Amino acid sequence: MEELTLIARARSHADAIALRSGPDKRSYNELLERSAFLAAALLVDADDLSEARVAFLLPAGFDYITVQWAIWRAGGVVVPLSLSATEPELEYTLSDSQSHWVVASRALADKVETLCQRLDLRLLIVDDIQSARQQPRLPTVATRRRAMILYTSGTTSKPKGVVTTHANIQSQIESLIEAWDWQATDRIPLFLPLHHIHGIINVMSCALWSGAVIEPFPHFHVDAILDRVAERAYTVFMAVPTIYVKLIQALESLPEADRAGKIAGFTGMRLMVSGSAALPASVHKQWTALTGQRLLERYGMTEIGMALSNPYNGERRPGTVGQPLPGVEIRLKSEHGEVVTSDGEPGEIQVRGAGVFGEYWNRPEVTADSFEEGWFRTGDMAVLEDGYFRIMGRQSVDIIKSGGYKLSALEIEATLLEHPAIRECAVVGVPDDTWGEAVAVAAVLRDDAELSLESLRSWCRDRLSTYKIPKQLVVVVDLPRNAMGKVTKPAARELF
Ligand code: MLC
Ligand code: AMP
Repeated sequence: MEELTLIARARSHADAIALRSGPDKRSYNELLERSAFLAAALLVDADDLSEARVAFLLPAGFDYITVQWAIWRAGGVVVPLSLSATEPELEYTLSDSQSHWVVASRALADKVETLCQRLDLRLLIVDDIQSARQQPRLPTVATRRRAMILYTSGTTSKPKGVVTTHANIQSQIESLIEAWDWQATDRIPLFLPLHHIHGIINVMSCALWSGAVIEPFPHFHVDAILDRVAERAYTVFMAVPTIYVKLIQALESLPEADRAGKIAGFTGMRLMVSGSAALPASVHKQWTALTGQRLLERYGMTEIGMALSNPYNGERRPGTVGQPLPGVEIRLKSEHGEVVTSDGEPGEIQVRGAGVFGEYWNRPEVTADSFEEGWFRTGDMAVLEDGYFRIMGRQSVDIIKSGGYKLSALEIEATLLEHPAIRECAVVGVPDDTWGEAVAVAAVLRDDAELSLESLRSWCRDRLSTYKIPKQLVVVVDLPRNAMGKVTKPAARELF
């Protein structure tokens, strides 16, 4: 039987440790065995899930990986859910993806139980599934089949499901393995959220593909991670710029005696990567001054995997994202619609390659609009300078990048407009030293209404993931508008 390459590769690392958490260690063999039995549990009344969507709500760790593999081995499509999503957000994801099942841990089942009843979805509690002795029969899954739907916010009010096939995922992983020289001897901490590509592909899947060791954390727990860094637990480290800002703050606040071992742990790693948002050149330089490490900055997107990267061997230039990764083709398209041919001329980054996704789930028109002559239009602007690409910003003012999360101003506005005190509002991203951009809202209130930032934030808690909740509020009499009456976001940003 032909198997998915990820599974076949895991067999070649069978006895090696895949996961380590304190004294608890799990081998690749355990991942293989457990995922086969979970797959059988999903195949109760079918031989093949035939691309049925299976959503799951699990923290990073053994259950997450084995459930993901089980769904793939049973022929299904994985829909990882955000651990910080509110009920309305979960309901949207489950409905939009037309998920058939939800798999959750016992500890998290409360978050989805009533939703599953309301939406008539099967809920599987992973802790309740006993492994049988007999090897289950599993279907053959062709690599052209759909494998994953990740929800990404953007220029539409509601998040869109980005569909990737097994072949797309394989190509995204292989590109990074080659470029960054992943080895079975690598050890990496995993603290990024696992409903986004950075944690799923760059950290988790690349490590598992290589036979490396992953050390999962339930979230970015700075003290616990620094303790393990001091113990030289890791060879590779991947994070968003906000995390490097927080690490610098944490290291600088430590007494000299505690700091040295932690810094030495960073200095000794073979690779430290930053991405998902612009890494300020100042942070890059501060990190080098503190640890001696030259951060490798790269650029990617849910729809395409990673596209541009500073070199593993060679000059890593602060403020740039390097060159195309293996298997990725890049062109810049000028605002006049011409392919840019000269250095220093800005253009939209367009991407082609086997890693590029095929479709937004159930959105054929949006999908068609996002490709031009077979190239994916990223909406990000860049220039080529002396052989290195530099990101200049985004075409859309409605996309905000906060701590590596891509947020839609339109989605947040739609929610805030349900607030009884708000008549109109404009959500913008304002520059922020820690988050890169912070969510801010300018609001026009209804007659006689009053609104404080604190009360608005507490009203948002049941409706928006905490990282989407505005950190700043200004109350205005009118929103700034252009001659056509349209709100001008750059002018709204000036209000803060
Ligand atoms: C947390 N908070 C945020 C936030 N994260 N606010 C704005 N933006 C964020 N990203 C808020 C919380 O709501 C909370 O507010 C307070 O900060 C403390 O929360 P926390 O959970 O303790 O924070 P922390 O654990 O330090 O989280 C910061 C972080 C996290 C940077 C570790 O945001 C994170 O994991 N970001 C990575 C996201 C990611 O993986 N993106 C990749 C997308 S894929 P309050 O009010 O409750 O105190 C992609 C493609 C590519 O972009 O190229 O990789
Ligand atoms: P997401 O949609 O969450 O996958 O986020 C992808 C977006 O993150 C890209 O379109 C860019 O706007 C941004 N991004 C990723 N890496 C970088 C980087 N190194 N520098 C600047 N922006 C980045």
